[in-house]
Amino acid sequence: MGDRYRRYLRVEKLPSVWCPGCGNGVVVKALVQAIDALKLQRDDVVVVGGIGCSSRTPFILDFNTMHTTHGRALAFATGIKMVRPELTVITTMGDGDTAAIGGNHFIHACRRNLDITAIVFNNEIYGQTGGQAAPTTPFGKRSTTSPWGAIDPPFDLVQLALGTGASFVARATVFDFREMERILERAIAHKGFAVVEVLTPCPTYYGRLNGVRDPYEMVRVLVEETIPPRPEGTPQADGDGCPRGVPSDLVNGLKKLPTGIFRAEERPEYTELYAQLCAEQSRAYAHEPEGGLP
Ligand SMILES: Cc1ncc(C[n+]2csc(CCOP(=O)(O)OP(=O)(O)O)c2C)c(N)n1
Ligand code: SF4
Repeated sequence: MGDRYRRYLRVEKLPSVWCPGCGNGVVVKALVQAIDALKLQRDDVVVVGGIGCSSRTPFILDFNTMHTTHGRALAFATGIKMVRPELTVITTMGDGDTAAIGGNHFIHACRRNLDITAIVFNNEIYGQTGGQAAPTTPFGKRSTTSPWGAIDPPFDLVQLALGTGASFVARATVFDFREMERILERAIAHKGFAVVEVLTPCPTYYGRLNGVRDPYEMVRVLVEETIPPRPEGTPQADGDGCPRGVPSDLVNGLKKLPTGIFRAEERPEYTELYAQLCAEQSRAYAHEPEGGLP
């Protein structure tokens, strides 16, 4: 990372704990560049992680940061945003953190539309704890808890976010760095709940268990398995784009995941609605007639 971006890092904490070839550092670089492009002040940014390899992102970033509990990054982020709505709040979470233990927090955050950017580092496995299957592990793929291949159909996190009402939804890959940076910039600037799923390789567990040990090879597979961005708002499930890993994929191997921005809608933001409600109620009680409101 060039000198321009070093001021956003806690350099004394480097090198990070991440394995060589892990994609997490690439996401961090894009995030820092997006924040720099938006000219945000470091004191005005909060980055909240859950637990997991990717949730260690706040360790190396020199913003206001929190390392919280597994699956609860969005709960902490919600509290921060409610009391300090002027801050830019970003969560960095793994796919397990987001879709397994934190699944309930995720769907309700999507429907509420607080102005938070949720970056989901999807490596399709539990990295930190040793390669167990996640709700995103593709059908037939191996993990330490599915040594003969997963038989659970995986979540498509983009579809989940769209279905539960997030007002900004996108998918990027560590391969297409410029696009990831552009998407993160848009997501952070978006006034509302923004979900960015980033597909990122875990060569240590997912790769090793599934016959793709070489990080470079993992990125090549990522390119093969995804579709470059189409014009914004293009529906996702239009023939070639649908969740990876349903049994038929094993037969034809053709279905690919689309990338890009799938939704960017303006909707009332939660903290603003809340402030409005509080102001209305204060006014009503200030003029309360004797004997109480009718
Ligand atoms: C309540 C609780 N349950 C389980 C764990 C153990 N644990 C730590 S990280 C993790 C999963 C990490 O996977 P993911 O969220 O996908 O992140 P990654 O490490 O792949 O970035 C689990 C199960 C925990 N720390 N707390
Ligand atoms: S275990 Fe996987 S996700 Fe975790 S740091 Fe290593 S390569 Fe990255």
